[in-house]
Amino acid sequence: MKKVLSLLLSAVMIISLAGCSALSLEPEDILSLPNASGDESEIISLISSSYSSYEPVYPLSGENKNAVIIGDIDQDDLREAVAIFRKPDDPGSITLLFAREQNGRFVSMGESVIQTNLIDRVDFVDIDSDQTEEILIGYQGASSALRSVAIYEIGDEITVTDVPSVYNALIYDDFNADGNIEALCIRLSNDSDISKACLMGYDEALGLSELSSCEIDSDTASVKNLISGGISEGIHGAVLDCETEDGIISTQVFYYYEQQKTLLNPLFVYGGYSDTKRSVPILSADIDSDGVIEIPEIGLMPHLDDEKDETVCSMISWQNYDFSMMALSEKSSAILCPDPVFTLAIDGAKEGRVTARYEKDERTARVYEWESSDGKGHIGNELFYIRAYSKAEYNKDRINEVILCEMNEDIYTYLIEDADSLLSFSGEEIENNFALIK
Ligand SMILES: [Ca+2]
Ligand SMILES: [Ca+2]
Ligand SMILES: [Ca+2]
Ligand SMILES: [Ca+2]
Repeated sequence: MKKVLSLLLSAVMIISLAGCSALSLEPEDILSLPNASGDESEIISLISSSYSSYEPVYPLSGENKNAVIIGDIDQDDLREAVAIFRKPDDPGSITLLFAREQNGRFVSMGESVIQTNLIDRVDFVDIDSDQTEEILIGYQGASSALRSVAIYEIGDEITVTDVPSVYNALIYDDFNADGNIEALCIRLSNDSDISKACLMGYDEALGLSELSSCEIDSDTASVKNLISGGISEGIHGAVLDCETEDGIISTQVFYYYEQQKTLLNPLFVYGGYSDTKRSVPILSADIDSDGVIEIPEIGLMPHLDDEKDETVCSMISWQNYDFSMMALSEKSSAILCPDPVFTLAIDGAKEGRVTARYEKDERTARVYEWESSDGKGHIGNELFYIRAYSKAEYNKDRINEVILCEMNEDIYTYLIEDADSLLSFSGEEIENNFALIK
């Protein structure tokens, strides 16, 4: 419908802030081998010509989630590819088949076997800055929970360099603005080591090796989201959403401080970190596509002290890291309704002056004025409601409600109850600011 914004809800789910036009990274939307393109079929036939049976292996994370990944490592318009598969008679290892385009078709360059059960990610990255990309394979180590990186350099021959046990989560980017790509690795604690973020750069003599590292919260049990981008005006870095054993999500930010040649975690070290703790799985993202990542703080909307929490909607306060203040500052805010699940961005002037309740059984969220006097608040007039129907139960003749959005089996509608309040919402305001969470 309107502007397209997206944020991650969980590792594989994406919320759309674009009304009905949700983005999706569901596996079925990613080209899979049964629907392989002509090029992919050609590469697969290279496998099937050697093996009577094989099982495609799909990388777990990163941008490339297909079992056949094609790129052009040296920008010569002849493509290179890697296909990932498992042979049934060797279930403890995964085979990589490398191919390159020659005279209009793909030819095999050879195979490499990794002793692993899991390929985490595949990236085409020029990690040694020689103007040709390497194929970097992140895989689960055989003996450690940490993942390793195998760097495949594709030339007349294929050479492989292994960087063992380096990460639980990883992202590649130019973190120190020198034009070369580094790897930012998150390593969660084990008995012998603290949890840390580690920036690794390529060195001629040492290979991919540590430039600097910093401590991260040791309560982290798993990584939900690691993204790079602007973390503050003019500062490039990474944002990490982690989860504890108890399901509490929190956010840390990283950037490389060039003068001291040090990787910093300012939110965790200098404060503000505890405000990001939340039980709702909303993850950090550049929600307005301005190049700077927003971090969510989530709390309940205004409510009475004795009111039952389970009917009160939440408020997402999207924060940017303010480098000069070394603190978070609010960018925008939105109502978050847990059931039916949606967000509605609201004008900052209305924040604290409206509240919302949801009726799970009726699949309805109602937005009210919130009136404060004598330091106490109470619910005022109902301004509007948003309601979800299944398509089967929706009866268009019976209802005055305006259709907001149709998504899959549901129809979302709204009805303005009070258009005269100083806090009233127009239909356009509701339509433009509504977004579904898948
Ligand atoms: Ca090429
Ligand atoms: Ca290179
Ligand atoms: Ca760099
Ligand atoms: Ca932004």
